[in-house]
Amino acid sequence: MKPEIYEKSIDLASQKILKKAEEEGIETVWDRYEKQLPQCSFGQLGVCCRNCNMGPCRIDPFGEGAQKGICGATADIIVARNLLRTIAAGAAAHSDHARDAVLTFKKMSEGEAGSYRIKDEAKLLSLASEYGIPPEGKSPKEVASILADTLLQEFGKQDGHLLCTRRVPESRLKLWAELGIEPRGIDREIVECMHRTHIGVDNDAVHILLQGLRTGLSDGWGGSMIATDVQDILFGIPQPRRSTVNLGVLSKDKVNVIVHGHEPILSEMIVEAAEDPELLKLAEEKGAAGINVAGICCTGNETLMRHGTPIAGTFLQQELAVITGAVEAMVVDVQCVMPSLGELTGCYHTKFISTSPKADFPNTIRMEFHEGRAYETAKEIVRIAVENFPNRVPEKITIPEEKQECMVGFSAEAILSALGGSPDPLIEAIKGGDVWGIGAVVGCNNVKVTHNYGHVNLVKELIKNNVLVVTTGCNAIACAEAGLLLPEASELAGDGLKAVCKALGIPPVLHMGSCVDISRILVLSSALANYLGVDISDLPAAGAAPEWMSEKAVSIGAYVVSSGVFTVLGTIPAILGSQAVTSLLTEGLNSVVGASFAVEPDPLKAAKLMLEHIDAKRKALGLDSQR
Ligand code: BF8
Ligand code: SF4
Repeated sequence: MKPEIYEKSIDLASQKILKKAEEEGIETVWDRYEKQLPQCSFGQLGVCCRNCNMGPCRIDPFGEGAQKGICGATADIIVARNLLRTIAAGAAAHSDHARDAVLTFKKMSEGEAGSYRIKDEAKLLSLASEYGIPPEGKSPKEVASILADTLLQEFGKQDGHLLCTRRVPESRLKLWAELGIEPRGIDREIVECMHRTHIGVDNDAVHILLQGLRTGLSDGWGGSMIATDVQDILFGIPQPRRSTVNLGVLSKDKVNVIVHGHEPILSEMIVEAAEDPELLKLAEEKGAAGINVAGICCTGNETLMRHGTPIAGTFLQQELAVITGAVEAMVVDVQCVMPSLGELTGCYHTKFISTSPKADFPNTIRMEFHEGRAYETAKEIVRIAVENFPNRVPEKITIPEEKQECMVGFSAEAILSALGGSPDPLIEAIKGGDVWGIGAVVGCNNVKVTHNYGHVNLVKELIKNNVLVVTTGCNAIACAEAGLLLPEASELAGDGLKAVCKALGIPPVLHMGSCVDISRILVLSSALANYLGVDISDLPAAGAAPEWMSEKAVSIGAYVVSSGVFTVLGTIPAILGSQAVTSLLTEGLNSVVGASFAVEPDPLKAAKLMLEHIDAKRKALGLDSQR
């Protein structure tokens, strides 16, 4: 039976546009999902292998048919290998994004990327000192150049281990070293995953999965962390500010430019170009009241955090934004961009502009973005959008009124300053029980789950139980849409958390950024653990990805758990075809890295698992553990 619209999304704005899509006969991700049903059960269990051309091979989960692939690979081997490739792809996406950020940073330092500058010199100097680069006698650009070279070496490193991991508590680093999972070169870990999963290389599930953890760590404490740090130097450390989210941020009388994807290198320039007097004048000539830039996905989170640029939606709202009929240009870079946008934008006046040399899509206008003439390209892109404004078809436009205010910009630095410069007040609140623990809730939308249902209900349940939530990625946007990123949302929190939020003037759910900014959560956890003199795995903290779908999310899971944080997944990973892999990930890892995964699609039950974990950690620390 066809699902009702309210079963597709809990968000009113999305429901309205889904109705419009239905009326106009426009296909969306939900329709394509239905056409895929029932999905292949071998694929769902992870027991299908295509790693060589003797295959494809699959293992019969009921034990009646083949129990081995043609080469002899068992379900355990196949599931573990598939998982390792997934982690490698996710880590590659984050880390290749980081590489581009560092390359831009390097070019900037050499005067070859004129549109970019050092926005935060203090962060430059503190990072340089962390990497052992003395600033004396050097200009900021000279320091930047040496730092860029040092960071680039992290990617291609052949000897030793990544330097950023030195931020982790000593006990954790020692554990990684003992387990042989301390990450080496970022690229090396990813290449090694591909090597190990080639036919006839690594054929022991545990051995394969340890490489998965190491590769995840090379993302979280390597690529992602480097991306965050360098972007902060170039574009500034996010600070608390207010903005608005949801499809209602699209303007009925201004030119709407959507920036979608992941890399702020492009969107920063688009935001600047949208304020260019020449383009504003052109917009006026074309009958528009101005230029409105709105984000989708993590590119949106990056500009939201640093400029307060509004966000039009999460991953599952990218098509809906186009279907409003009010988008002049959908400008994309990399990751989480649906290829369906090509055909879809053809049904409206929307120009679909792809900008990354790495990522093309059907029916795009290609405008490759290179640092040397970044601002010029951004201006050309915005000009195309402005010139497209008169092509709007008024009968095709529906902009939902839903537009929610939010407070964002909680980098680790901003949280520390909201606390008055020291983690002390937060630690005291945790010790006293006002803040029962910390919940890190992150990740995607997944069409298998009612849009935003898992995100919003899990987070509400946590704050109700006095768990302070830190969020990134699409979870952060979902929370913003539900009004949870406002100080006023502390009314939904338990009494203890409410009082703390009121005293500090912060929301009970803190938006820490894009998905690469989960590295900010790692830094914050390390700081708290170091302050308390414990390991991260001892903290009363837990993680969740209620609606995850991307390979990046799997890499994130690998590094979050390896860092010592128990994590609940809301959608089922393709591992259940292997008993060994499933039990290692959900139990065995506890005795290895002090944390494990759980899978729980029901957000209220997921919250319960997180709360019980936090209770246990509180008890072990000698704190009150009776909620
Ligand atoms: O990196 S949360 S759907 S947008 S992958 Fe994609 Fe998932 Fe959203 Fe950001 Ni993250
Ligand atoms: Fe089959 Fe083995 Fe080839 Fe995989 S690697 S496709 S299991 S023969």
